[in-house]
Amino acid sequence: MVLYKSIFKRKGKKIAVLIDPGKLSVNSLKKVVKASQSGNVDFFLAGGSIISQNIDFTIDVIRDNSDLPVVLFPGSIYQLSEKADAILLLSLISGRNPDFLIGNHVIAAPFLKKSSLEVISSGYILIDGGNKTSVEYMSNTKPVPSDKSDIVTATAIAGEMLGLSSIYLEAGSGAKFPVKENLISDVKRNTDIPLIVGGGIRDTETLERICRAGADITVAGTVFENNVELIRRFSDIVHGF
Ligand code: 1GP
Repeated sequence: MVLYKSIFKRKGKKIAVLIDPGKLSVNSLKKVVKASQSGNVDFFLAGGSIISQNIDFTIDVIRDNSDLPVVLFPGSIYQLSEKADAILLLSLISGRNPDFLIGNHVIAAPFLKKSSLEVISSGYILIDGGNKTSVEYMSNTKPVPSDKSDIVTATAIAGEMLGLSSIYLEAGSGAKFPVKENLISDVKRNTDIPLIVGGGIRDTETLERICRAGADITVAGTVFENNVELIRRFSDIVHGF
């Protein structure tokens, strides 16, 4: 399995906290960051669909309150920053929108090449989570229906064959339902690259099921916005595997 220095500092499963600069006030951002630091999470994913706060500013606030790695999770090329440690270079392989498959990557490539950011490519697979999410709307792509494990798995295999170095199963931030366990286990059985799962994880039982099904890295954000105490509980569960 490929190991990335920014996020695989220790063995075992990982948990990332999503910091969406478009959603959090500076005060809530500080609270989430401090709770993540003391809660022993592995890294932050920073980015989102819209911009109401500059990404450099967001990373400055994170750095002032934590020494955890910051990985960019850009919804667009406007969310690039040399202040981060790494970037999850997402190719939206469940969609058929060329801009999100390769177009934006071409625009960003020279900048990324010159920067000191660690580039972690990821096959981003959007799966129907029961409601229309921002990713679906903003990317103008359709999610894979949640009962089509064969399509999700084939997409993940194709992503690995194309050389992408991780797979991200995404139900979308605020999804009604998280990614189903059978999809996670089918993808895990058929690929050999790190598997990231996120979207709609709101409780510890769901988190446990997702880890047990085979997620190497779980991502959550929305649930912590009004409940930072949950960060440590989530982190303990993931690290207990
Ligand atoms: C990251 O989109 C997720 O994959 C985060 O989703 O905000 O629903 O936790 P939530």
